[in-house]
Amino acid sequence: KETQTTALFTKETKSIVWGMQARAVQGMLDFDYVCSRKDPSVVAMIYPFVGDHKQKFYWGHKEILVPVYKNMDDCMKKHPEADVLISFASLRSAYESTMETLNYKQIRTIAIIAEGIPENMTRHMIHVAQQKGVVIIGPATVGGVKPGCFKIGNTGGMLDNILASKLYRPGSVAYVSRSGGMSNELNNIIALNTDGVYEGVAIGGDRYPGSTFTDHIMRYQTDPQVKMMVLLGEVGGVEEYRIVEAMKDGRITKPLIGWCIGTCAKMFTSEVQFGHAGSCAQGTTETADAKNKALKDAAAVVPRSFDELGDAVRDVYNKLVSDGTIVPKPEVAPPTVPMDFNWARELGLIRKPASFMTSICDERGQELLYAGIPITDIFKEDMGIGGVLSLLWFQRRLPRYATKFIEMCLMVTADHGPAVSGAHNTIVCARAGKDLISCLASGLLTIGDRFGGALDAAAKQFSEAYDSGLIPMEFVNDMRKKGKLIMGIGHRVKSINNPDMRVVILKEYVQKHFPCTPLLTYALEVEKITTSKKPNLILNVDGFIGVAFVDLLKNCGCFTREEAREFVEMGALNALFVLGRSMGFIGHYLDQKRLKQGLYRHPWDDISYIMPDSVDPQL
Ligand code: Q5B
Repeated sequence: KETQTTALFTKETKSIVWGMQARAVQGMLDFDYVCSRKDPSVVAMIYPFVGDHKQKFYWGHKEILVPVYKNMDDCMKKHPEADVLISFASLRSAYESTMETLNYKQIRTIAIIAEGIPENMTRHMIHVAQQKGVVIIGPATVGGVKPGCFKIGNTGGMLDNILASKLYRPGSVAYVSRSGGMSNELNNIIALNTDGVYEGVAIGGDRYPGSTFTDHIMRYQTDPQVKMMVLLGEVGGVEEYRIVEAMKDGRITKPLIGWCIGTCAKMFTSEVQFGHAGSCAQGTTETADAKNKALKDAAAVVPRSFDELGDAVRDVYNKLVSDGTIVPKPEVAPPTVPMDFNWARELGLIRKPASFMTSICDERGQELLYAGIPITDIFKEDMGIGGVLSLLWFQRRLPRYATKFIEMCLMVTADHGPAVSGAHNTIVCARAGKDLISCLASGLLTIGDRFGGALDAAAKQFSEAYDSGLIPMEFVNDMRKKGKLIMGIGHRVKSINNPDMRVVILKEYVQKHFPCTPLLTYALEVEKITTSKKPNLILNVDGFIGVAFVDLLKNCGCFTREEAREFVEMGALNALFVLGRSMGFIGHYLDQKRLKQGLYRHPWDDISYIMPDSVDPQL
C-alpha cells in the first residue's frame, strides 16, 4: 500500500530528536544556519535516562539552549509546533518509542535510524503509521535532506561536504536511494552535474522500509519544483518494479534516471548478501541487472554502469535547461558557520597554547602511563609503591635502594598512636560524626613545623649550615643566638635513653645502602651536642628523613644539585610524612567508627580556666 505523502519538510519544519545525539543535532543546526533558516529546526530532545535539562548548542556564532525532556508526553505538549521526530533510539528501544510517538497526532514524519529492528516489529510500526497517515523514513537509514529547508540527523555528512554539495539551497533534482552512504554520493554527483539536489531520501536498507521508493518518487512527481528524479535502487526486493509500473501507466512523467547497484553479484558463484538486510536477490527478477533492464524498458534513463550515472544525470539536466524547463538560479553564497574547534585542530588549521601542562601521568592512550612508563611494566618490574612514588613525584626511575627507602619512610611514619596531635584531631572529628575525608583532612591539617611537618625545614637548615661550612657546634650556637629551634631535633617522648626505633631502623638501612651520607653524618654530630644538653633533643624521625633524603637526592646520580634543592623547596619531603601518616589517620577514623565512639567533650578538670581578675570599671 502506498502512503500518500505531500511535502515532508519546509523551511519552517520543527523537529524533536529522540536520543542524546549532540553531534547530529549540532550538524542539523549548522545546516539550518547555512540554509539561512530563521530558526533552528530542532526544538527539543527526548532522553529518558536523565531528568529534564537543557543542552548547549551553537547557532552560528551564538550559543543556544535546547531543552531535553525525560518524558515524551512533556516534550510533545511543550512543543506542539514539531511535526518531525528523528529517532536515534537503539534497535532495542526504537519499536517502543516509535509506537509511543505514533500516539501524538502532531508528528507527521518519523525518521528511524536504528538498524536491526526485528522485521515483525518494523511491519507492525509501518502498519500503524500508515493507518495514521504518518510517514516513516527508515529504519536503518541516515535519513534525508531537503536543501535550504531541513536535514535529518547526520545526512550529508560534515559541513564541508554539505557546502561542497551545495545542500544549503535547493536545486531541481530529487532522488531516492536505499543506502544512506550512497545518498551522500548522490548529493555529490548531482551537485557536480546539475543545479543541485531539491530533496533526497534514503529509505533504508531493511527488507521492509517504512516508506518506499514509490512513496517518495510520487511526492516528487507532484512537486512542481522537482524537474527530474534519480532512483538509486539495489539488488534484492521488487520495489523498483513499482516505479517501472508507474512509469508505464503514466503516473510518472518527469524524467527519471535509474540505476540499481549490485550488478557485480553475477560474478559470484553463489548467492550474495550485500550489506543491507534487504540486498539479496531472491530470484532472477530481484537482480540488479533485471531491474536495470526493466527501468530502461520503461523509458528511464539507465546508464551502462554506476560510473556513468553522473554523465546520464548531466545529459538529462542539460536537455531540461536547453528546453527551458529548468532555469538555473544565480548562486548566493551561504552564511559562514564557524568551524568546530576540535575539527579545525584535527585538520591542523589552528593551534592554541594549552592552559594546562602535565608531565607525570598520561591516561589518554591505550594504557595508563606513569612518567612515560606503562602501568603493565610497572607491575611486570615489580616497582612497588616506592617505584610509583618515584615516578609520580620525582619523574625518575630511582634505584631500588632508593625506592625501598621511600617505602620504609612511609612504613615508619604510618602511625604513632592516638596521642599525637594529628591522630587526636582525627579521632575527635570522627567522634563528632564526620565522614572519612573530613576526619582525614582534620588530621592532615594538624601537620606542621612542630608535628610531623619539620622534614623540609630540617633539610633546609642542616643543608644551609653544612654548605656554608659551619661546624656542628657553630650551627647549634648560631641557632640558639637567633632564638630559633633546630627543625628535626627534639621529641616529646623519645630520647637517647628511650631511642626511637623508627630512626634506628632507617639509620641502619641508610648507612648500609646509600652511596654516601654527608648531611646525615653532620646531623648526627649536631644531635650529639643537643642531646648533651637535654636527652630528648634527638634527631627525630622528621629530621632523620629530611637529612637522609637530601643525601639521597644529591648523591643517587638522578638529580642535579639544583633539582635536589628545588624538591626540598617544593615540600616533597613533608609529603612523605603526609602520605605515610594518612594511613594512620584513616586507621584511627575506622577504629573510632568500629568502636562506636560517641561525641567527645574534653573534661573540665583538664582545662585551666583563667579569667581576668576583675573587669576594668572604666570600660
Ligand atoms: N629545644 C618536638 O619539644 C618538640 C629544640 C630545642 C633547639 C630544638 C620540639 C620542637 C622542632 C620541630 C620538630 C617534629 C615540640 C617532631 C613529630 C612526629 C612524631 C610526634 C610524636 C610522630 C618537642 C625544651 C627545651 C627548651 C627548648 C629546647 C626543644 N626543641 N632547642 N632545637 N628543636 N622541635 N618537630 O619536648 O633552655 O629549656 O628553654 O619543636 O622537629 O612531630 O610521636 O609525638 O611520629 O607522630 O616540648 O614523632 O623539640 O621541648 O619545647 O619544652 O623545649 O629544649 O628551647 O630549652 P619539647 P620544649 P630551654 S617529631
